Amino acid sequence: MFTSKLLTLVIVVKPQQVLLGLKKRGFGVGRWNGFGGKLQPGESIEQAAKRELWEESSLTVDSLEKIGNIRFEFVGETEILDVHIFRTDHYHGEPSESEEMRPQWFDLDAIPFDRMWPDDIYWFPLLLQKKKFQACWLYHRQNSSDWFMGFKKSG
Ligand code: 6U4
Ligand code: NA
Ligand code: NA
Repeated sequence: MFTSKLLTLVIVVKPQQVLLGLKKRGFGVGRWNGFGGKLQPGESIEQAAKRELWEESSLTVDSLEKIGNIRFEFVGETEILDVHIFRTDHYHGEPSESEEMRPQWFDLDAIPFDRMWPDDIYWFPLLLQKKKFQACWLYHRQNSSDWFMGFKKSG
């Protein structure tokens, strides 16, 4: 029996830069990533996305554009991560460091893919071009820097 867990991920984009956070603890520690996390009881996916963005970067947004959906499976495990990805080009406030994340702007030609989840390099270009995408990746927990296989499709 497979179960799936909903997660959110928000990528904040400026004309020539993207905001990423260095994950300071927990799942994905040491990697640059967007802002997001698990849903709390009673929350919609978009509400959770906004709350996690606020908690981890102190930015607020009026609305979020759903841009992608990625499912992650892990070899030998039955819980699938179902990550809903949003892009926003309009935000309020200035990013500030939280307990969980250290935010930093990166130029679009200097995104640190070698210090991000290995799948990111495949879908970030679609996100930056505002192309909707879906993807599915199979990871191996003992060595999560290696994905075993995956696919992506735009649209
Ligand atoms: P806690 O620590 O309980 O507050 P929470 O913030 O709810 O956790 P967390 O930090 O575990 O959740 O969420 C994981 C985040 O990492 C989500 O935004 C989804 C994202 N994520 C997980 N796997 C990913 C991957 N392979 N590529 C990627 N983002 C991934 O780009
Ligand atoms: Na999180
Ligand atoms: Na969280």
